[in-house]
Amino acid sequence: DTTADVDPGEAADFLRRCYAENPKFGPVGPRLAVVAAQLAATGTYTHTPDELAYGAKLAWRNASRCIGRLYWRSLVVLDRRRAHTADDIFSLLVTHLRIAGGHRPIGDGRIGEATRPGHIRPVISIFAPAVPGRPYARVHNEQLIRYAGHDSAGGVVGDPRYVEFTARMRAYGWQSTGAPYEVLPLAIETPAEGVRLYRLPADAVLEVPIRHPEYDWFAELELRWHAVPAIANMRLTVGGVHYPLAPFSGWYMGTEIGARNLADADRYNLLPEVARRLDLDTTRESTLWRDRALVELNRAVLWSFESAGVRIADHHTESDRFLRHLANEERVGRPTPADWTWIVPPMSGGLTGVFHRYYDEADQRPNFYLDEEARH
Ligand code: HEM
Ligand code: NRG
Repeated sequence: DTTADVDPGEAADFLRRCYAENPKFGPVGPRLAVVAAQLAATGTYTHTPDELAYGAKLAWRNASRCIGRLYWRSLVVLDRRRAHTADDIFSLLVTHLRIAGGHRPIGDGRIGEATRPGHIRPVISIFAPAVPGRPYARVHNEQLIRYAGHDSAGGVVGDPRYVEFTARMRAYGWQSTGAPYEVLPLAIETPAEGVRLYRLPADAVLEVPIRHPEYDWFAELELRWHAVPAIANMRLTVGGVHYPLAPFSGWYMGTEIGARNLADADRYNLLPEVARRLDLDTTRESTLWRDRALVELNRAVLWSFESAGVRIADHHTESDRFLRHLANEERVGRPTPADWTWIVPPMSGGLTGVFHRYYDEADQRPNFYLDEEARH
């Protein structure tokens, strides 16, 4: 339960691990005593900026569904615990997207290399923790950038996954154009202000038009996708403290867009159209027209991002990186929990190394949780 007192055992476990893995943090003993006193007096405790940053990295390292964990140490952690109004939260989310998309230097500019739109960096923004017995701020969107979907006579226009969310935004007064790739507003709810809607500025939303390296007609489909996947609806849990608003983002693996968002029958469902343009025989499944269209759609996604200078990775590369991550962790004696059903890419699974093995399935904290997954 997010609003209950912090579990002292979970707090101590986290602090011991945090300090053991970071000798420069100093001895954990005195810190354990301070935290025990804070817990006894208030039911919760406050992470130092270093503990918070390392806790977020551990949550990523423990995210068993994520194939992208090799770079867990390089996560940029933005400590936003002091922001409380919807306006402040919105402005910091815009900053998150600009930093994540490579438009802006991080903090005082000492960290990181030259900035360039498309140089995607993994970032998390951590807002105020849930305080026992008090309501907290949250964002209603599943991701910071997503496309609206509208029911119409000829079927859904836009992303069918967000038809219900889009209708809710319209009920709040959002004026939509009804275009197929229209970025949804952010719905930010704070205890003091209720729900407020905000439009993202264009420079915070890097997008890539999809073209094909060989088929010129591909551009006529007018497909596009946003460069930064930024999950906004997962709760970060560190040392027993819950951060209900802690949006994070990295870069895309191509199949997330080409084999799911644009391909799933209940999303943009583009395989029949791509197959028709390729002049494939769609009268029988055994021509493998779906598979052939899928490959061309995924080539188009990867080639378009690469040509636009926007960081993306193919599933073979991410699979190899994940296997390197497993080896690194094994070398230092740490288990790496992983969920095979999420790790294996949604196309050509057996061509990737991650397919051909089993994984530990432990639920290790810190971690990210969907709030529907109650009881955690
Ligand atoms: C899930 C790749 C960065 C945490 C996933 C998935 C992929 C992926 C392919 C499965 C998504 C799906 O099937 O819908 C990557 C890549 C990254 C990256 C290529 C590049 C850096 C991050 C970062 C975090 C993170 C920065 C957090 C700090 C997670 C979590 C999930 C996930 C919690 C599970 C989401 C859920 O349950 O819906 N990642 N990821 N990832 N990733 Fe990553
Ligand atoms: N499949 C989702 C995004 C899920 C997380 N994937 C990442 N995360 N790459 C989609 O939008 O298609 N990340 O933090 O980079």
